[in-house]
This record gives sequence, structure tokens and C-alpha cells, in this order.
Amino acid sequence: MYNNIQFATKATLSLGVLFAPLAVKAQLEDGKDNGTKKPMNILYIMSDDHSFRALSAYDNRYIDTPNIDRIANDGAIFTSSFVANSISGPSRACMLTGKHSHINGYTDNVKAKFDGDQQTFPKLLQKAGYQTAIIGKWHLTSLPQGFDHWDILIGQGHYYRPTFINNGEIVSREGYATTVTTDLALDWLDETRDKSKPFCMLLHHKAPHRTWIPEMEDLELFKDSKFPLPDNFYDDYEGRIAAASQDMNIANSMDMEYDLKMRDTTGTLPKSRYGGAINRARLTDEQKAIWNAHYDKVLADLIKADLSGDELTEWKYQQYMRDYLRVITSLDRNIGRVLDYLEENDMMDNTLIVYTSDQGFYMGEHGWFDKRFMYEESFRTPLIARMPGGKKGDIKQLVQNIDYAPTFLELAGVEVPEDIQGESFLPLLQGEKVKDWRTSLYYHYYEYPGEHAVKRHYGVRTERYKLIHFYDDIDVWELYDIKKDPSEMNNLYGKEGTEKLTKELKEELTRLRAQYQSTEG
Ligand code: SGN
Ligand code: CA
Repeated sequence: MYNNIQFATKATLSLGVLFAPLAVKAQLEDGKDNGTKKPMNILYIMSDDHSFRALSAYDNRYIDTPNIDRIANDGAIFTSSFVANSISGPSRACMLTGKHSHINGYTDNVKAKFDGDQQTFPKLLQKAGYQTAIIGKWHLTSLPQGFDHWDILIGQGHYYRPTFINNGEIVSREGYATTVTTDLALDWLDETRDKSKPFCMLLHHKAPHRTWIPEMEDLELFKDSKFPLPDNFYDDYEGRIAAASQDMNIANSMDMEYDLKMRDTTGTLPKSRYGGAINRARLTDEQKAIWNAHYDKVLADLIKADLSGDELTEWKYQQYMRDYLRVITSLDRNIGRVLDYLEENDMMDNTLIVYTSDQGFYMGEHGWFDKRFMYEESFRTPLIARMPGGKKGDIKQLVQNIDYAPTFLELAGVEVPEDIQGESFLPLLQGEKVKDWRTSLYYHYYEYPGEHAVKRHYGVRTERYKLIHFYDDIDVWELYDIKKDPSEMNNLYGKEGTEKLTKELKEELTRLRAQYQSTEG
């Protein structure tokens, strides 16, 4: 299957070394002079579908994430961090290229192809003398280019006994994806990389993506927890046609067996759409025994409780949250292992550590799971960055995932190419007062028709307002005052008194679309 796809070009690696890359050379010489400055390593950790609400540095109502919080405690927390397109492959393409989806070409997970020949930040860092690596989820259709080392999950990857492509070779590995991915990252850091060079490692986890399968040791966590229902859990979608027509609600779209692991043979529960065999298929016999002991007990209690209607929906929400948060517990623990390694090896002073997710996720808000919409829960993504000597505490400016590429490049002393659309937020990380920082963001989602039935849309968000246009088979606008209505329940579009605001936002949207050369819709 992978034979016809180009593998990373080893030749370019040695060229990068021979040409004593200027940026890194300058930093090395600098280091020699004052004995302190070393080239800055970049550790870019990313998870998949991690809502900022399930990260205690942002919100401690649901879970403690002490290790990700270690990054935050000593670093900066971006409180207005957003994606450009809230879906995995496209989001990753935006980050790698620093360009919006219509420019990098990877508009959706299903039909689009990522042209790996195009410019990406790992390629530019590699050319500048960095050792580059990607380990874990990649989720782009072509194979990685611009990496000295790559060991990627195939497609979405599996939680148990995951299959990787290791520098072109397919390898199945025993164990749990988050732990295995971390082991691979630690091996590369400790044994494989060329330690005479700075590194940029993309450590990209599959977790906590659907179907939220926990690591066995975490199965019993949260089993007696009751999580608060979001205020808008029972949203009726009044005035929001696109929100009404999605297929991602907990009540009807979340599957009892496929998502919630309830293997009911008594015919008591609603019939499963997909079955759940796939979740158990890769478990060892020992793991299956632990799995069955856990979920069979949950199932027995559920059948005994004899729930229906809202009570059953709320049970589904609680059970979904338990598994989702268990998966995040393992993620956090494994991030702790990487931080321990950096500490033990005196690397905290010369490594920028970034934690983010490929997008946000719904934890019952609007009654949903999944993402895709430009509403806050999926448009926002956690972003924490610990830069030695850098800013600590909140950064409130609007940033977007197209900004990561120019930030990393600037940090490495590499000139940011003109065609990159994002802005380097390095000055923000350095605690500088930046005048003229952007005051609005552009968003565009394309995957429709598609899974979860979220219509195509694009829009603009300012610090306070949001204007969205749903298009394709509909032509509908939505307008929100996020300050007064943070849950985005009240569509103000067309309401009396909003004419001036609407006009201004439409002008801003037109300006952004012209700036980014976005024409679809
Ligand atoms: C899979 C999931 C969807 C999810 C997409 C995109 N279905 O198709 O629920 O929206 O991925 O997610 S599943 O049955 O395979 O779990 S993304 O994070 O990769 O963009
Ligand atoms: Ca994702």
C-alpha cells in the first residue's frame, strides 16, 4: 500500500549537515561565547480531540492533569487559541505549512490529499541544521517528508497493539498507543538522535480520540464520578439550522456499544449501529478479561437501572466522560515521563515545550461529542508553551494553529517565508508588548457531506463577536456576542439593532478572505 509513495529523502539530510546551517551555527557560536545560550530544542506535543475543559490548567472541574499543568506552571497559557479548520488532517496540514486549508490543499479528512512536496516548517528546520522527528499520529495521506526520523500510526491508528510505519517499514507493537508512542519518543531522544544538533520533535498522540478506549490500569478511575451537565446540554437549536441537522449528539448519534462498550445480548438497550467488536479485536486475552470484568459490570448496573429518555441520555454522557477522561489520564501520565526525562537530562533550559491538540471537542455542550463547528468548544484548542526565560501566565491575544510554523522558525533563527499566512507569536512568548497584533481570525470547514453531517461554513471571530456563514446546500448566517452569550445559543443575525455590527463583521470577513485568498462559499 505504501510502496508507491516517496519516503523521506535521506540525501537532503546530509546536505543539511554539510552546509553548517547559518541559524544554528550562529546560536552555537553564541553559546560558546557566553557559555549559557544553546540552540533551542523544540518539543511539540499534540493530542487529538482534547477539549481545553479537560485540562486542569484551563478548567479543574472535570480532571486533574498534573503533568500538562507542569508545562503550564512554568510557562504561558494561551486563553484565545484557535484552529483554522476543526478536523484532524486539515488541522495538521495548517500547522505544518502555516497556511489555511485552501492554500495547503488539505481541506478535509476524506477527499483531500496532502501534497508532501510542499514547504513545511520541519523541512525548513531540517535545512537549518535541526534534527527533526515525528512520532505518533500523522493522519495525512502522503508519507512524512522533512523528518530525519518518523514513526507514525497508520491513519487514525489503534489504541491497542498499534501499527506504525517506522521510516517506511510497517511494524505492529504490543501495548497501548499512548505509552508505546511515548516509549518511541524517549528512545529517539535518548538513543537515536544526533545529540550534537538541536532537535524538533513532533510527539503527536492518538489519544483521546473516539472511541475513547482507556489504558487497562485506568479503567476503574472516575467510576463513581458524576460530572456536571453543561448548561446547554438540552439545546433545542432554535434559530440555528446547521446545528439542528448534525449527527453528533449524545442522545441519538452516540452508540451504546461502539462508543460506550455496552455489549448487550439481552436486547434491552437501543440496538447498536456499528457493534463493538472492533474495540476489542486487538486486545490480548488478559486484556479482554480485564475489559469484560469492567464493562460487563457497568452493563449489568445499567440494565438494572432500566433507564430511558433523558435519564438514559445523561447516563450516556457520564459514561462517555469517564472513558474520555481515563484516556486523558494516561496521556497526562505519559507526558509526565517525557518531562521527567528532560529534567533528568538538563534539557529544560534549552527546550521550548508546546502542548496543544489538533482541535477542541464537545463534552456535552449543545448535547454533542465530536468537533467541526466554529462554535467555541471545537474552534478553541488548548495551547500551552513553556519557553525557558519566557513569559509565564496567561496570553490573551488571538492565536491560531497557522501561527506555530512561523513561531518555531523564528525561534530557530530561520527566516519566515513570505508565503506563510500565520504570524509568529514568539514575541508574545518572550513577554513583549506587541502593538498591532491581529484582532480577528478566519475559519473555514469543508467536510460536507460527511460523517457527523456538519455543513460547510466559514467565518470571522473577533475578541467579542463571531459571524458564521453556512453554505453549500444551505445559505444561512449566524451572529454571536460571545461576551454576553458564551454558549452561543442566541443567533443575533437579522435581529433588530445588529445591522451596524453585522455590516462591520461582514467587511472584516471580506477583508480576511481577500488577505488569505479564500473564495469558496
Ligand atoms: C473518525 C471518527 C469520527 C471523527 C473523525 C474525524 N469516527 O472518522 O467520529 O469525527 O474520525 O476525527 S470513528 O468511528 O472512526 O471513531 S479526526 O480527529 O481524525 O479529525
Ligand atoms: Ca482530532
